[in-house]
Amino acid sequence: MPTSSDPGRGSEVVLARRVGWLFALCCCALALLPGTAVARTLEVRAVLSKDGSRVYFDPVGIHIQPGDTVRWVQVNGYHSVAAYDPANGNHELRIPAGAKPWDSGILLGEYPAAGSTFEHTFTVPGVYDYFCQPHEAAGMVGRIVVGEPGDGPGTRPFDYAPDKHWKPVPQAARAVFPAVSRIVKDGIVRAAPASAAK
Ligand SMILES: [Cu+2]
Repeated sequence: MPTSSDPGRGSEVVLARRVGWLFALCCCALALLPGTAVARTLEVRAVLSKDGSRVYFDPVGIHIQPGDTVRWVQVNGYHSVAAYDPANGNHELRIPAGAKPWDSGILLGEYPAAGSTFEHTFTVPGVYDYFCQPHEAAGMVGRIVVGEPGDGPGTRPFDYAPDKHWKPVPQAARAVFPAVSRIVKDGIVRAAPASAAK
């Protein structure tokens, strides 16, 4: 016959509580120490509007810290996420020197289907501009600031190195990147509301 009065249970519970308190204390200590913030994962949605007239990343600008990860989520439509880098179809270099370019390829599926997300972890501080391969000309681009923006390629004006003969950033896309100063100030810059879109 089963019984609930197990003499060993009491001490187990006390031990579990002690371990729990110790864990909580460690977490508090870590959170209080400067420079040891726990790395975060932030989500950016890749969206095709319901009426099919707009394609955009939302938020279009985010400020993160080195070690943080961005997870792009394919909400609807077909999109990709690629860094502005000559390695990606000879696009203009607009990520920090020493940072690795990325290219998700077309994401296949709508969240939460497999293949509908892509993650990239950012370690080098600076400004990163990126685009969606199928919709770059329509202005589907975004900007990420990691830590201090510095004065790397992503902070320079478009066409800053004409002698390199990189593919120019499309006109429709240029107006979409939020200013670096605004991203740093606000932390997150949401995509413009549909009413503001052309
Ligand atoms: Cu797209």
